[in-house]
Amino acid sequence: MATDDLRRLEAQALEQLQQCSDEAALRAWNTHYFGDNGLMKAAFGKLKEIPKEQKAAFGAEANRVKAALTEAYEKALAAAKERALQISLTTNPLDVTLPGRMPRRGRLHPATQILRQIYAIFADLGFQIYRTREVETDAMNFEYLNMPAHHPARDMWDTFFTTTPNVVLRTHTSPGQIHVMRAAAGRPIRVILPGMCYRNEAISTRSEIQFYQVEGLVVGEGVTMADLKGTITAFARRMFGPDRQVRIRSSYFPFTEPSIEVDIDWPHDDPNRDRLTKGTGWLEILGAGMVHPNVLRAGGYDPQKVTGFAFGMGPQRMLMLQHAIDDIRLFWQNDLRFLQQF
Ligand code: FA5
Repeated sequence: MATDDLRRLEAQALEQLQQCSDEAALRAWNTHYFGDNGLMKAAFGKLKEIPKEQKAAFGAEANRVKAALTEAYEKALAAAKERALQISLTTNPLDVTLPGRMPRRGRLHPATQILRQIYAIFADLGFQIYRTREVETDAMNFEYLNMPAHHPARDMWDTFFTTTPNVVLRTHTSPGQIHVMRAAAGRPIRVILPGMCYRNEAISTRSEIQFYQVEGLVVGEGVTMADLKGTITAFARRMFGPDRQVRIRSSYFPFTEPSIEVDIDWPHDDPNRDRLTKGTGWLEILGAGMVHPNVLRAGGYDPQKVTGFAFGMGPQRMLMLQHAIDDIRLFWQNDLRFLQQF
């Protein structure tokens, strides 16, 4: 190789450079000439084969060609970048005077909203909130609630059993009563226990297999049925307003004696009233009663000294009553057309 070859290489490189139309082509050109296996590197490699007297001239020429090509490349690269910018500005013009797009605001799920409403009312009535587990032992869900093994009342709750013997998904929040009593260790109690419950029952417009309950428990000296009635009616007035009717019926639960159930009348102007209330005009929102002496004992309280009342309510049923919602399944379907209305 001689200095002539270097000049030919230079001419050829410059010509190819001119044909590069964009940044990617320029970078490929650069690799072709200046990469590790590039032609310029190869040219410098030839230096050791050049006769001694020509070495200096060859070396100087190689350095000149390298500098010239590098300069030409950098100029071409800057020009290509500028061209690309101009193209993007003219083909995709940005109008900075356009109004911005508002991000869509999220909101609380209706089930969370109704729970918070319930918490606020009971907080005003002096109740504390206490949470207990969703996976329970058979003993907590049934036995300590006055339902020994094989008690027929266990059939009131279609239970999801786990693969671990004697461990179930809680069918109601009532086992929380035992947890609270044991934690309070003899002191007076006034709490609500919100949480998810699970039942293996037929899904319908009013019943889901997974639903919220809010349990209430008050234990102390001289607590009576009149306190229960007063608490429930005060709550219902706050929740549904003074015009809605509250109906209290006698009922049966193994863990309360006496037991009651409470219904609210469905909005009269709703065309679905008959269908959703099975023709009665009422929807049940809770079960309640005076805590059974056996349950007080299981919680470590002496039924000779204290009495108590308890209730278990369905918040989703209450939201249905407030807004004449015709299907409880809407809660967990995640249909934005439903959720956005709250
Ligand atoms: C109970 O679960 C009792 N533990 C309530 C109780 C507590 C009684 C304390 C006495 C003392 P029940 O199965 O009726 O009772 O359910 C209570 C409320 O939960 C119902 O009134 C209803 O509002 C709601 N509920 C029950 N099952 C479902 C379901 N499948 N889907 C939605 N809500 C339900």
